[in-house]
Amino acid sequence: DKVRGDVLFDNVTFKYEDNVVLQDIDIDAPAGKKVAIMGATGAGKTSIVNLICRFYDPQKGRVLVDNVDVRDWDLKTLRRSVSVVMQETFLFSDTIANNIAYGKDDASMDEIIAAAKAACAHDFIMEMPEGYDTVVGERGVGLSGGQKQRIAIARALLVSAPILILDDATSSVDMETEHKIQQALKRLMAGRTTFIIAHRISAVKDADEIIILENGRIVERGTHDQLLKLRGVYYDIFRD
Ligand code: DUT
Ligand code: MG
Repeated sequence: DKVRGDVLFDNVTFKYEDNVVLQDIDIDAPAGKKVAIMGATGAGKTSIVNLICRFYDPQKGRVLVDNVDVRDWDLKTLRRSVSVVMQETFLFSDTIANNIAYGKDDASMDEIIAAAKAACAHDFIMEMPEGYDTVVGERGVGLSGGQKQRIAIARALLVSAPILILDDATSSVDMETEHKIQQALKRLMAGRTTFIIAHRISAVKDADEIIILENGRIVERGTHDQLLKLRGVYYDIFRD
């Protein structure tokens, strides 16, 4: 009963109270496919990925994982099958090592350090007062948004969930660090169904399908080359 990671959105409409946020969304992501989602703030990007983990349920249509409605999944199994690097990373009041190993408690120190190196986090961790034993989070040392994101990427590198969600995973890091992390992200994405939410063309151009959302509707979809030929919204982002 291993989860393959096929994800299908079948005519999904979703609202928060009276606010319609997603309308008639169809996405077919068989296991291993890379889907990128772009769109202005408030377009509904995070709402799409929230439905996969069942943080919310749609009012119309269905979200399927491995051809089974997510409502029929055991919630624990479902959430264990999805690895998320969120827009706002949550860190526990615990050591950096434990924060990275969250989701894989049996990770060895070697594995933790390898993941941190791949996520470009090792250097700043070593500069902290107690290195990997430094307590962060609410009752510990504060980290910048970009540092938190790299901890989250290291965390995701350690677990091998078949579905991966990168929601603005590098929005708080500078271009140079993002460039360095790209390699780790590519390794992270290999073989997994991936949803990449990003604002930069560089982060989405290799995706199998790029989806442009506007006010909760899909207005363009295709590969980088197809969307450039369309000379629509994506083309305009590309030219800026
Ligand atoms: N919204 C709510 N309640 C919530 C979360 C969002 O009403 O708890 C609204 C705000 C927005 C719409 O839903 O009008 C879509 O939000 P979402 O977070 O999906 O937008 P986004 O595309 O992820 O925006 P951003 O780029 O700012 O992350
Ligand atoms: Mg969002």
